[in-house]
Amino acid sequence: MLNERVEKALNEQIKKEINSAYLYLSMATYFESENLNGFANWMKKQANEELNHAMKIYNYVFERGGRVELQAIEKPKCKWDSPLAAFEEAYNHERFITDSIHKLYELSLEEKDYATASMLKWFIDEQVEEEAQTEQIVNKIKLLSKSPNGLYILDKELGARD
Ligand code: OFO
Repeated sequence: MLNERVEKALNEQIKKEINSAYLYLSMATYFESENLNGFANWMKKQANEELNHAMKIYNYVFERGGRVELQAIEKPKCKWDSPLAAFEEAYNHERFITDSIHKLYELSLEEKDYATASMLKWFIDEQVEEEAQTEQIVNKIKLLSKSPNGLYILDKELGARD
């Protein structure tokens, strides 16, 4: 049986993961309209990953005999000033998610829900990777924007994500 506070916070985290998917899919639409199909590909793959994160928690809640109650999600922003602005927002968003996962972990320890704390360890590790990869792309955009073919090269690289 899931603790009530933990169940509520897990439901909130499912919403945040679906929100992340929606935000990244919206960034994909921005990149498509800029003809940066590689950037769009990267964001679509990321949106799928976020849905997988949501489903991981969804399945866990039911496994523990809890209840999932899907929440309303906000309309995402749909335009950015530049590819750099979009990826900077993605990086900041990942930092926000990391903070949310850490708070959820602290809550599970406070409630002595060790099974949830253990499940969340996967997310803690995953966030290290999620922050690192978005920050790395931000840095690459900054570096490559100095060269005339920079965005094209990076678009090709991001298009290779499968
Ligand atoms: Fe991007 O890690 Fe989930 O939200």
